[in-house]
Amino acid sequence: MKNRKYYLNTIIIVIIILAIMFLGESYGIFLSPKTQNMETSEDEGMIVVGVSQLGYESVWRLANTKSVEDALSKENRFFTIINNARQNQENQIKDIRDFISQDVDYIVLAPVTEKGWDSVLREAKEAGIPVILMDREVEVQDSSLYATHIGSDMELEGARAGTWLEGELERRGYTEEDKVNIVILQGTPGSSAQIGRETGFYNIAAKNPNWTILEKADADFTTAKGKEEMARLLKRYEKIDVVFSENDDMTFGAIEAINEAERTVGANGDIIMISFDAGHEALVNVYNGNINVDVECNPLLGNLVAEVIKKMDAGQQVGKKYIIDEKVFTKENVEAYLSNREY
Ligand code: GZL
Repeated sequence: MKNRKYYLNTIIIVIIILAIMFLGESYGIFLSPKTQNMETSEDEGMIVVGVSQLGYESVWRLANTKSVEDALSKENRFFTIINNARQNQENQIKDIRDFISQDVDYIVLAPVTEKGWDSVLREAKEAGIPVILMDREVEVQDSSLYATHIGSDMELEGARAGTWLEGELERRGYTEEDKVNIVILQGTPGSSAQIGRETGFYNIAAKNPNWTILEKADADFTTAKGKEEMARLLKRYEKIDVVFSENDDMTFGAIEAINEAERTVGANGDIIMISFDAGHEALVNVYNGNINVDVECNPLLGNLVAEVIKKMDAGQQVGKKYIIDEKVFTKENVEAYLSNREY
């Protein structure tokens, strides 16, 4: 009698389990988080990408984010989640862990700074999710922790600025005896843009012993801090000949501070303005003579990111690095680029 009761209970339990599994499958109760994120059946077969964007600190960053949204679109067979980390590495590490738990197909990371990524990138690798670095780079022990880097050669950008300055000083009749006082408005310390641009510029400065870098001021790529730090530097140093500003947003703030201090900038000014990014508003300032030179850093990386992901998804080999072409803008060549600037 006891046995019969035992068998009856077992059969009832098995029937309940089967019923739950059937209902679960048909109502998506057990589907992976990724599938639950898919809104309609048409999403089936799309490439699911988690993007950890570092912030919205600059015109450059907004253009970069838009290029990703435009390229990794549903029309282009992508289901894309873009998180904004507000320039905080902890937020980006959380983004990556969220994407792993959602079982995305690929992760795109625009890393705010170069260090501190080894362990979380190892978690992505162990989860079998390729990581594509966009814009800035990471410094990791094991380069297999990311699939590829798509961005700019920041050291070349810095060297281009230094080479231009050599030419400009010669054009202004400076000799090797003339002292040149330089201040640097730095972008986020430890970011590839800050490290690369300064490395490239310093390599040129080392060949010009009459150049003195008075101070590097962290202005975090923003206009507000660019203005604040430039005002402080103007009070501290009587003679500043050159401002090396690591992005246009800080340059705009610096120009405001210089004008408020009743000093002059640019082509006919007493302070030479060197800037980076070359967004449309900055190029207008080059054309108007407020910025002497603007070294381009192209934010339109979305199409290249989409192209590389599709190649990976098709099982094709991809390169470890993709560097986008960039220009140097001065009053002499800028006019031709003003009307059709994409950012
Ligand atoms: C450069 C990018 C920098 C831009 C800034 O690749 O990381 O970050 O130069 C932006 O404008 O904030």
